[in-house]
Amino acid sequence: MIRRIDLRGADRASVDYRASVPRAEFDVEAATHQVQPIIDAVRARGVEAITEFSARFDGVQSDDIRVPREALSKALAELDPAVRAALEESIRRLRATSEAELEHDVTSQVATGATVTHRKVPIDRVGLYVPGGLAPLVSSVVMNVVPAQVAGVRSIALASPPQKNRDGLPEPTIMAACALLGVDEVYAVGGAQAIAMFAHGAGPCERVDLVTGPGNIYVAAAKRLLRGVVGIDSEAGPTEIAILADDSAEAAFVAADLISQAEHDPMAASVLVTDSLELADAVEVELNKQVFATRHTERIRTALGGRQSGIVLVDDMDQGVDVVDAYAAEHLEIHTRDAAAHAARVRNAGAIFVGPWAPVSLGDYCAGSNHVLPTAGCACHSSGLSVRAFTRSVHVIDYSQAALAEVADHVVVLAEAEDLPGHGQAVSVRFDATRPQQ
Ligand code: HSO
Ligand code: ZN
Repeated sequence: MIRRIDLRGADRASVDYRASVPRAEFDVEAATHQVQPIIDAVRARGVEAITEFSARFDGVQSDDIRVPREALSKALAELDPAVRAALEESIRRLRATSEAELEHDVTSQVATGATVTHRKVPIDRVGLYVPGGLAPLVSSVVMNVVPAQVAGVRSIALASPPQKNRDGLPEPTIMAACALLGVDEVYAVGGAQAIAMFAHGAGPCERVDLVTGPGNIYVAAAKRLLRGVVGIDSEAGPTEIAILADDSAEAAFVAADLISQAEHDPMAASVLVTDSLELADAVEVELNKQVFATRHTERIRTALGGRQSGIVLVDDMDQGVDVVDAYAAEHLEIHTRDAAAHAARVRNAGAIFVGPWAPVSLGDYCAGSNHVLPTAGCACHSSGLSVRAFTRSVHVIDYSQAALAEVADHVVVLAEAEDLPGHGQAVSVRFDATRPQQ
């Protein structure tokens, strides 16, 4: 069911670990060809085009894209109390970590009378996308909305696909979570047309400054095409879990966690990296047992059997750390004797889960961390969603006359070096001896 990739004995100086553990075929570029006409239509014809796409892709007939406030409060009133309590705890924990992360203005005095301040300013208006897809991810509402609210974003709009069997409204749990968080601008719009609506504005939805949130390949393609017109967080690819484990790991836990993320998507990646052949064998036995006892067996088997998943055998934990570092997983679990020490050595991962009591599912819902994380190896240059994504830094430069005079010659010299004398003149003119002095 899951293939093995044997890196034992590999020449560590020359092996390309990144290529040894391939990712799923996820050709965003190809999808842009299908998505461009959708974006063009929404830009040209607004709501009329959106409702046509909702009819075509979601099988829903409705001219109203804005979800009425009453529908949101009704969904909250009807929400299972246990789900409400769980969401409240999830919100509480994420709020705590988000508030702790809030950045304050930073002022540096670089010379007498010369300061530069990085002033932190929340983004004015954001559009959050929450997919329907194989599972309605109510937790993604929390993960997008909470950091935006804590950052101080003034205006938050949220879009989620209309459901055929729900009179064209989004999933009730998603609407309930919006109501719980006080988000009342919600649109029943899915896919690329939702991203285009946010970027260009359409009907009741004013254009936004930034779009965040996960989505399928069409959402990723729309984000790629609209980046620049609007800010975007990242292009989310299929979810992935890597587990670094030694012979101390509990095979049943490891298998359950590999399955948990495979459950998302037939293209999801589940990768175990271990130096223990016994553990590899035991995990395979467990996978076979557990996969058939779970609900989405077919989807999980496809994901585990895909080229993007595998059990990677390494000689030792040093090599193991190098492999997971090169892979740069969205989620990395460490099940080793010295899990905290191994975790500290890893540099590339969206989120690191340390030891047997911190499974990825905890982070998906209730850890206090964010589950919108960089996929496809982007963890080597990007971070998970957080308050920072919703904040800008405005640089404020404040110099006195004397402070400018002190550095004026350097400006003039650099301007000359770049053959931009006008730049130098803009400083020199201020100190022209013939000017009346202030
Ligand atoms: N593991 C997913 C997030 C999620 N899981 C939502 C369950 N619900 C991507 O990080
Ligand atoms: Zn998940």
